[in-house]
Amino acid sequence: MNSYARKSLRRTLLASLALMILIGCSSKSDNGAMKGDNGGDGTSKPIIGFVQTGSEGDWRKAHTESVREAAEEAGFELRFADGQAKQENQIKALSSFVAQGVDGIILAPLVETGWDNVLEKAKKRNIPVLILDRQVEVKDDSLYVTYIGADTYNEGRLAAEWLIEKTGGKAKVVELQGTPGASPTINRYNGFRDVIADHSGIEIIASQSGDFRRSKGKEVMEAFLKKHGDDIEVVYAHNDDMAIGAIQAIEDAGKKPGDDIILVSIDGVRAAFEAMVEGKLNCTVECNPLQGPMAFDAMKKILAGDIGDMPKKQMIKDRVYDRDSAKEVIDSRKY
Ligand code: GYE
Repeated sequence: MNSYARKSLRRTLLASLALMILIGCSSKSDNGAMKGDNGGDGTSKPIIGFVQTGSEGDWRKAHTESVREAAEEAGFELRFADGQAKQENQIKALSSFVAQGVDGIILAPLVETGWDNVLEKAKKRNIPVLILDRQVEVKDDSLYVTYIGADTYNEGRLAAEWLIEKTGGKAKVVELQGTPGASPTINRYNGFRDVIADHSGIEIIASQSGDFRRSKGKEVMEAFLKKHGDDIEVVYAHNDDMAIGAIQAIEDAGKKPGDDIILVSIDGVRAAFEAMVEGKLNCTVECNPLQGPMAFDAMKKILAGDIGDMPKKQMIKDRVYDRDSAKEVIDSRKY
C-alpha cells in the first residue's frame, strides 16, 4: 500500500470514528439529523482541491465546468480556487489546500515554472498532486503524480502545417501569443516555428502576447494593423478568443477577415466554429477542454494507490478543422 492509499485508509477510519461519535451524540440528543457526513450515505466523500488559472475565455469556462461535473459524477467533493490569472494566488490556494489536509489536489498552472516549493509542501503531507491542462517544469518530477492535458506543441505544428498547405509556403504572418510563460504559449510558439523552419517563404513579421484574451487580441491586432497595414497576410493566434478579437480589429479596419487576411487559431470553441461557418476564421486546431472525466479517473486510481502503470504524461488527441469541416460538425460540438 503506498502513502496515498495509506492516507485514504486513515481518513476512512477517522471518518468512521467520527461517524460513530456522531451517531452516539445524535441518539443521545435524539435530534435525528446527522451532521459532518457529506456523503449522504454514511461515508464521507474524498475532498479534492482544484486550483484553476482564472477565467480568461471560453475554453477556460468549458474546462472549469468539465472538472466540476466530473467531480460530482465521481462522487468527490470539489473545493474550487480561482487563481484570477496570478501565480501568487494559485500558490496561496495550493498552500491552503495542503493546510486543510485535502485528499488530493488538481492544479492547472498558469505558468510553467515556480512551483517547486509549494509542491514540496504537498509532498511532505503526502497529498498527491495531478497537473491538469498546462505543464510544470520542476527539478524533481516526483512532486506530482501525473500530467493530463493536450499536446500543445503538436497543436502549434498542426497550425503551421495547415498554413503551409493553404498558402503554398508563402505568407507574412503576425502572431498573437498566449500568456507569457504558460506552457501552451511556449509550445505553440515552438511547434509553429519548428515546422516553418523549412519554409523560408513563411515569415513572422510581428509577434506579441494577447494573454489568451479576446479584448487583448483585439488591442494587439489594432496595433499590428497600424504598423504593418497591408503587409499582413495571416494571423496565427494561440487561441480562438484572441482570433475573435483580431477578427473585430480587422473588420474595424475595413478589411474582410478570412479573405483579405487568413486566420488560423487553436482551441475549437463554439465561437470559432461560428466564425468559420461565417467565413471569418479559416482554421482552428482543436484543444479539448473536457478534461474532467480523465482527471477524476486518474484521481480515483491515485487515491486507491493504483498508480503502478500510470504514465507521467497523458495527452489528449487533437484535430484540425477548417471552414468546410466546420459546417459539418458545428451542431455536434459540445463546447
Ligand atoms: O488554449 C486557452 C486557455 O491552457 C490549453 O488556456 C490551455 C489554454 C487554451 O486560456 O484558450
